[in-house]
Amino acid sequence: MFPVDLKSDTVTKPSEEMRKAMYAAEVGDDVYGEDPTVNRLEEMAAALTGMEAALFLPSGTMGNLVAVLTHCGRGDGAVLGADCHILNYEGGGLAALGSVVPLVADDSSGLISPEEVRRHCRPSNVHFAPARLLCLENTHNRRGGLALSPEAVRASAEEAHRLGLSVHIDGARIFNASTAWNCSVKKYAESVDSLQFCISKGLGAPVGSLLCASGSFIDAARHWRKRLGGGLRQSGILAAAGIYALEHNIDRLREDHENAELLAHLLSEGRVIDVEHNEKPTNMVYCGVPEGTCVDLHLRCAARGVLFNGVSENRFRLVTHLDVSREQVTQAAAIILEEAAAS
Ligand code: TLP
Repeated sequence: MFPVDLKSDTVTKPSEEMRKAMYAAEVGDDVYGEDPTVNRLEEMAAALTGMEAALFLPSGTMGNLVAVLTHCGRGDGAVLGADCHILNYEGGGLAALGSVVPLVADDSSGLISPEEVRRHCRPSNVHFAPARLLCLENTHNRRGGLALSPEAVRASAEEAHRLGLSVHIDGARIFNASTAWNCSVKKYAESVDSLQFCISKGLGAPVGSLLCASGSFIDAARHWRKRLGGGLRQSGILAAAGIYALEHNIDRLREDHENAELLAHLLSEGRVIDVEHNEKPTNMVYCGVPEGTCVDLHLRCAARGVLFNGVSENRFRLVTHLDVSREQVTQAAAIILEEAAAS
């Protein structure tokens, strides 16, 4: 039963069946384009998103970075949400490696609205870094795992296109979004130019992301992947896990959402923790506690086998995934409430 690891859906471990698929993978040298398993995974990703082509990368961070570097040149501006993952948790890669200027927009609703996109597209003028790219995040991690609707994404993307920008979605958890809205991932992909999704989150593969876009974009992205050292050789061993994940683990994301809903419900009933409301929740629960008590609560729960991450002095995050059962979620809620009441 314990430990119950609610730190992230990145902690999922490959199942026995997934490991068997990895063991059996037919491989070749992917830098030559000769790994049949990688090629198959890339074709599957392109088909699932309805995009022309896809590129297998070692991580979501590299997927986003390669996308930004492919869309933008030195001194170009990328409109990014203040709370987005690219800006907060990717080591400033876009500035360090691409000299891309972050144009920081309000994404407190989870979306960068069409008005906000407009605000950051200033007229052509030597004083301004020209905005070239809009990046959206779906689901939005720091906004509680909120799933944006295809219509909301389309509205901002259309405005960006009208203003001459390209649009990228950091869809690390896009299958959680499509599950929450009961739509296909194509609905998101059809209004943007590139979309990155992770197989190493709730889908349960150990490593990897897929960047999906047009054929010519992916050709250029492949060049950037190589420059960044992300051209792997017999990576079919890893791609096999991705194929298994796409074939077996998409439909079950619903269970993770139900478990997160149960967790939120149980925690709010206890009335000692402020469970954040989210209009379209997925597999995350963000909670508030009195200022300065987060670390203590985190340590006390960890000592009893309930693991989670604090995001600030008074806010923490719980993430459900395929290695956490309904019973474990129920037990975890009871322990968190006991410890919160005692602190
Ligand atoms: N997010 C991780 C941490 O880095 C915070 C997590 O535990 O949630 N985009 C989004 C929206 C993400 O949440 C993450 C990972 C990434 C990109 C990066 O993916 P990886 O970890 O594969 O580089």
